[in-house]
Amino acid sequence: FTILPVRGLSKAPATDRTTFREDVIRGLTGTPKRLDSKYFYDAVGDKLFQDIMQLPEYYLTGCELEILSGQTREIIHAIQAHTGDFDLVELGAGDATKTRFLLRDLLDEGVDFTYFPIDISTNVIRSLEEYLPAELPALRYKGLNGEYFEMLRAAGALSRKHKVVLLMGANIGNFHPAEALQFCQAIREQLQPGDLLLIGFDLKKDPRVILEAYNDRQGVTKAFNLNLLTRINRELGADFHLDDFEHFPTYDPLSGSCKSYLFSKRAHQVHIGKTVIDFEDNEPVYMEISQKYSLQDAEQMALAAGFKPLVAFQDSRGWFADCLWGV
Ligand code: AVJ
Repeated sequence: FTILPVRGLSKAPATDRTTFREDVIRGLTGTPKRLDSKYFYDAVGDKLFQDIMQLPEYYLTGCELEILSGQTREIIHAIQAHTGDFDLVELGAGDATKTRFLLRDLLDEGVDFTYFPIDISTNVIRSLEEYLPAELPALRYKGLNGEYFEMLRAAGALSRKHKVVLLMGANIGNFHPAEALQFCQAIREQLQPGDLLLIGFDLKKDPRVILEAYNDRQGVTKAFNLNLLTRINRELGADFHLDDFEHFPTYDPLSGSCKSYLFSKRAHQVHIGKTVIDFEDNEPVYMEISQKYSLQDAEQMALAAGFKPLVAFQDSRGWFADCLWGV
């Protein structure tokens, strides 16, 4: 096997900075104020998210780890039953802690594939480059740094096999349900018959368990949210004072929407370069959605997006599901 070097395919940093500024200013001058959670992941944000994954309250990691470490063979056999020769494309690979199990077992079973981890974070792709060859010397891979669809197309251009697309870690939860459906439809449009999607859903459960996962005692999730303000200060020359904001997570068991806000503790102004943002006392900034689904919700989404739901792999508590969808 050849180990391909990881080369970033993201846009030039200057363009990224402009888009970031435009998105932030549009979000904070709109009503209600909002920021996009995709911007959480700078170097500090990546680290904080890794800390979140270790928190006792953040059950998601353990659930998916249990599925991927305990049912890898079943997952591989289900994949092989529904496709031919394939390459693996992972959207939002992160540190690939969980995918590792799948990669190792695929290699052990002598499956010939290339792994294309895609991530928005340059740091994440860089660190994957460091540890993947050390941990899995036989793995053929190519990291792609950028937005999901652009990179999915890039992976498509590099692969002549069927694609098994992974969207793990409940990343789909960061979309509103209607957007999640559009997102799945857009993935579906990029796929051919015989391609597969393995997609992770955090399932609806005891609402207290869910709320706690986003309201940890140590305040790591709070720091994760506030870090975006720090990033805006540093990269866009803003003057946010973190002490002026409080973190407020919510969960609505009816809709399954877990949403987090930062709210201003006093009326004040913040400057982002030349732009002045007025905050009212108690004014919320909508930061993130982490949508929860029932298995039926997930299945309906598969069908509505033009996929065939094939198998759902669940942890022993039934808190999380990795669903295999066919085209
Ligand atoms: C990476 C989107 C799966 O929503 O659970 C964790 C991000 N935000 N704690 C999630 C997150 C706050 C996470 N996902």
